[in-house]
Amino acid sequence: MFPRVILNGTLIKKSQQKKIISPENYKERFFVLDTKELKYSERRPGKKPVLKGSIDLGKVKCVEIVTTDLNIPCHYKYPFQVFYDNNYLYIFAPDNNCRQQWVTALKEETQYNDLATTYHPSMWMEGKWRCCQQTDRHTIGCVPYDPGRLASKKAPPPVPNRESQTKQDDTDMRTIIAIQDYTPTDGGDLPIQKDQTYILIDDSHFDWWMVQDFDGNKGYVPSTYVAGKLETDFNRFEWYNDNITSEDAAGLLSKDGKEGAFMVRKSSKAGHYTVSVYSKAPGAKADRNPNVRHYLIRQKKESESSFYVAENKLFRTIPELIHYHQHDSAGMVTRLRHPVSHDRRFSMPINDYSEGQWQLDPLELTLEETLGSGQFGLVMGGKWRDKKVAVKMIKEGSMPEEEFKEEAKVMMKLSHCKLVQLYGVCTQRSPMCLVFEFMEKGALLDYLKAKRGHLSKETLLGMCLDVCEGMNYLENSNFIHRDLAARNCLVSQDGNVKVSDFGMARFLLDNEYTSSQGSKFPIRWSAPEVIRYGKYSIKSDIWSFGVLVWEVYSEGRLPYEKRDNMQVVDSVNRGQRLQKPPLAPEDVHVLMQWCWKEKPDDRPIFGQLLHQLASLSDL
Ligand code: 4IP
Repeated sequence: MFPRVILNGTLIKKSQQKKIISPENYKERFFVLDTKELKYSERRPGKKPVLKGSIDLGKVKCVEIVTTDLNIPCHYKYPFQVFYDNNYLYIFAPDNNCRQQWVTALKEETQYNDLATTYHPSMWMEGKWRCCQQTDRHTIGCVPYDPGRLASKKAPPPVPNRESQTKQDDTDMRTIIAIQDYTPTDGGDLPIQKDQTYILIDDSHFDWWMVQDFDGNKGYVPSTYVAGKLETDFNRFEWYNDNITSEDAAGLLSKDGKEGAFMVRKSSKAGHYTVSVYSKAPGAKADRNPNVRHYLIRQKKESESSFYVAENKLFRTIPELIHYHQHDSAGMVTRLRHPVSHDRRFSMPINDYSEGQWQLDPLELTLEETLGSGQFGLVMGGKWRDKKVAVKMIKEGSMPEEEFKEEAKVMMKLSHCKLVQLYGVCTQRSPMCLVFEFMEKGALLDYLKAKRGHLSKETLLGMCLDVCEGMNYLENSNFIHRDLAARNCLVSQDGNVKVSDFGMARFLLDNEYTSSQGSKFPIRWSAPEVIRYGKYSIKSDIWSFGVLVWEVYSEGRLPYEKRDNMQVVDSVNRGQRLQKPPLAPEDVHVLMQWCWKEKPDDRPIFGQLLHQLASLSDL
């Protein structure tokens, strides 16, 4: 049987330097992942492609994104690694989505291999591992490798068959699906993975539900991270469009001409749903839009919850069905590749911004109460399309607006549950305003002060974990925050902390903020190299993160409270560091000190901190 092609596309690879004399170079290659191999070839216009290399998937021991503090010398900036035999193939994707697609597909194809237990989150470069500084290329990894992020090794997501589906019991009624990953912040919590199915044990508490995974492990998860199996409110799934006609769906799907662009929408048949999908292989000519197929999701009569589009594949839930068909066309014209949604948070295709997409219509925005004032001007509460939002009104002259508009397009691509989402920019009226996700409980700093004496150590650790998760995402997206501090994080209604204002410091025109001599410069959060040479990097963010952890465990006190800025610089230069706050466990203090190493290279990366913090929260 021929291997089935799963993914293909142009990526850049770094030479693997299998021999000591091999050159270091970066070459564009056309990669093909099929069920047997990962192959790459050279493509030259008008010539046949030349196969340059291939990796037998059976030999792959680890596939993971790469975090690096180095400048990436090629124009694709999103690296990932394939570790096989004793070689490391570093591949660079043009954007984070694309990287995620490859990593996910590769992980999935290799999940039953004899995998490594540890790996190196950063790269081997210039004779050492950038993550752990070790100089032996073949030394084992420095952090645990977690291959199970996609599917549990013990219990792979079953492709249900007809027999297993005919038995209905009330377990189905209690089956829920994770709509995002959850990393426990407390001993009693259960880690869950997006799109995986769990059993609901107890939903009597509003915020936290007790659930069980298929290995029998039980624990609490935030109720907002899961959706009921029989729930028909799919609004939080990026592929769902609540109110759209088949004609509008076809228009939206055809717009970018992307093979496999798809959505789920309500069918004209009451109580049913339809999957609409675009394919270049046209259907019946008589159709108004022959490139878009509409598949009604049917249910087996004898078994209430056996959903299917192709007869031989039955699923307990619609999200499970969609998840499966995202990986296998199984009777459809194509695999469901690109979810398309009305909602701009989801549908924004990378590298495809046009004015209309990030520009918000001022008529859809209403301003309400004043929330406070920030570095750029007033911050107001408001509504955008019925959604509560926070609106930053940009004071004239406080920001180079044209430059910012360009950056806003990049910032809108950054989307993570621990980052405050930028929805868009409204430039048609003055002052220009930026529209963000609304965070009910305000700034973390104020929250810490207000709750002083009432926050448990678990909550404090959870806050640090939240910020670390958000920063780990920024690190993986090669984005530097530059002003990480408790004042620049926000707290949601359910107590989640999210990182805000990332990258914004670059657009401040006020010298008092931007010059390290300025009275408003965040000296207390800045790494020595930032104060001395203005050298920002993810490692300077790490330093600031250490200070933020200190703020959390000091319940919102000012770092180096009794010293002025000059004295702070002096003491840091002399090697002095902030003292351990009384509430901080020794392990957390060790972690802070790691962040405050004089040499940026000696500091950890967020990926490592995340592992450490998560393991502390398991204790
Ligand atoms: C080659 O350099 C290419 O980069 C090869 O990549 C690479 O093979 C070789 O690494 C490297 O020496 P030159 O083009 O300058 O000769 P490609 O085959 O994609 O062109 P890998 O193994 O990385 O595919 P060594 O270590 O195999 O020599």
